[in-house]
Amino acid sequence: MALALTVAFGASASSQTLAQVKARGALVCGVNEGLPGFSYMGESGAWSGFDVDFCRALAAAIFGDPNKVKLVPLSADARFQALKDGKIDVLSRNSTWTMGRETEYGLTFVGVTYYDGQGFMVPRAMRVTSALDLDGARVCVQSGTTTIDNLADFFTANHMNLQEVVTSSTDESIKNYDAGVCSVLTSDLSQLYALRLRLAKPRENVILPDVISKEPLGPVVRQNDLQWIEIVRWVHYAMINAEELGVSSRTIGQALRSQKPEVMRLVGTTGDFGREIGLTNGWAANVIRAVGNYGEVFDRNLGARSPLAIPRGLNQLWTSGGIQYAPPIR
Ligand SMILES: N[C@@H](CCC(=O)N[C@@H](CS)C(=O)NCC(=O)O)C(=O)O
Repeated sequence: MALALTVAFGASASSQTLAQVKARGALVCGVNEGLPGFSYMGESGAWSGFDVDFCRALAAAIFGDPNKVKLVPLSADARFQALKDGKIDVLSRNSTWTMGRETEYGLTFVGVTYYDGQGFMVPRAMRVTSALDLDGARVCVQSGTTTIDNLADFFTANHMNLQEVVTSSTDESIKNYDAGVCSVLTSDLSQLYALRLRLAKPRENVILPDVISKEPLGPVVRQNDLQWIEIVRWVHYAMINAEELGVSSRTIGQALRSQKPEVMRLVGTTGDFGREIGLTNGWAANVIRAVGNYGEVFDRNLGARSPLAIPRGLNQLWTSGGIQYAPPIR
């Protein structure tokens, strides 16, 4: 009896998220409280950003409508517990994939949407050119992050003296840095580009060339729902495959008439891939039409056509010298 109950519970727990999302009529997606380029509420009250667009892509895959999503802003300290507790369906918040985060909270990172690394920003006037010159510096850093752990590791490994100024929000870190409470700000490099835009005088600050860690950022879900893991994982891979195949929001009409087998499987004119993960076969076409392929989302929010102007770098497709690589849909 006890065994039967366990099995029954296991079966329902393993496919409940999609059913709950559909019944609710909206996806609940955890995002950053305010990081330009990734997750940011503009003056009009509309949210935008790379991580927000991933939430919208999921909503488009599930409902055919990118707006059926409720965004829940979360601090670095609160994010993983919120996901574990079922307060959100998915976390899309510049979160680094680490072993400890999966094992400690029972979570799964489904892929890497952005390959990042940790860096340092200093006032230009400090005339520092390397992170190895930061011995004794006061460094602003945020709690609940891999950043704070890497910072300690880097200073220890290089026998340097560290004075941390720890806060629990970016707003406080920026204020402290701008006011000179610390002379160095550290975070993921992509975030340094974003945060620099929020300083009183962005141009008077430089980002040092050192990259002191690997920060593979990606969406996170609970470990106990395989169907949901597959959905979130394959939405990400569909967006990368779409870019590789030249299918974009502008060319989706043509792609739906294409006779190329790979394109047909992606947009669902052949095969049954959408239905196999609990969606419709137009799931990926809906994502591409509403939100775009990976490259479009990158360019719009972070790349050349955005205020951040971050080079694609490691996040180029593998066919263009980067490491973004998606398994095939077949
Ligand atoms: N990728 C790192 C750092 C993520 C992180 O939370 N960074 C801070 C510093 S930029 C942040 O996004 N803060 C925004 C906020 O809390 O409002 C991690 O997963 O721990």
